Amino acid sequence: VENQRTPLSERESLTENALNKKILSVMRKKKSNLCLAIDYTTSEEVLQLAEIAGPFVMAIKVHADAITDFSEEFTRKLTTLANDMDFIIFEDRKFGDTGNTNLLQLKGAQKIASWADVVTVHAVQGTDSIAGVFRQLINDPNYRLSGVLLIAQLSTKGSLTALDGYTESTVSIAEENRDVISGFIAQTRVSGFSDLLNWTPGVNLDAKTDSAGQQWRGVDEAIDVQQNDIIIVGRGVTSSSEPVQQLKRYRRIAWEALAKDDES
Ligand code: 5BU
Repeated sequence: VENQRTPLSERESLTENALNKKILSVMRKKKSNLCLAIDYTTSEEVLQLAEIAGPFVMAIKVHADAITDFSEEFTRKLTTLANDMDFIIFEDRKFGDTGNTNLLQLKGAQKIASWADVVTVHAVQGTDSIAGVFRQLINDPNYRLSGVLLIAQLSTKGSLTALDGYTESTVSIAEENRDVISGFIAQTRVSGFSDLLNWTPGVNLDAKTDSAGQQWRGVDEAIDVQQNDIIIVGRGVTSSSEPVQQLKRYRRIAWEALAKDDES
């Protein structure tokens, strides 16, 4: 397999994006390219697993609007855990509207920009509705938000991101706005710019599909073959009766696959 990745050690000094500098430093320090997706529906369950997972992950991804008792107390506790245990808080909101509405939603009921380090954004609404408004918040020290991941490819069966040209157009938006856009959600490596990180969902070592459209593949496929940087794992850990064992397992396999770049 042709290696398209620059070793992590070089990338940390190559990248100018402040969020990615932090992410790369956390990854190397913790030896982890594992992002845990905690899709539980109560604050207590999310916080409990976040505390257990903290040492093994470089990021924790949530869906705030799936947490039925979401509150400011929850985000206060989550940010304290993230600061203490050195992980990135990732809200997978998938913004996809006019720039003005995106901004209202970032500051709205859930105050996402105040507690999330990074959020997902669809490319479908076009550059002007993405770069400007997110740049405004990212450069404002009153907000924690420091980067955006553009959705270049979905993991789901039949996703329209596979239509001719969609992913390529998404990549252009990101490459032209690298101060704001710190990477992609994708299935395969989509850009030659080594400072743009490739985060990939759809990873599970024990199952292939969930009968609701999700498609899973293993870590070797995601990191070695498809050349992603960071794996996003949800139910592979969250549905297990032994989450710590699974966290160790995913972290070890994914890190060994990525760290090969630095040894070769
Ligand atoms: P899973 O339990 O490993 O399927 O969790 C995957 C998570 O990643 C879940 O929170 C999804 O919302 C999220 N996700 C995804 O699975 N596929 C995508 O293309 C995108 C997000 Br974008």
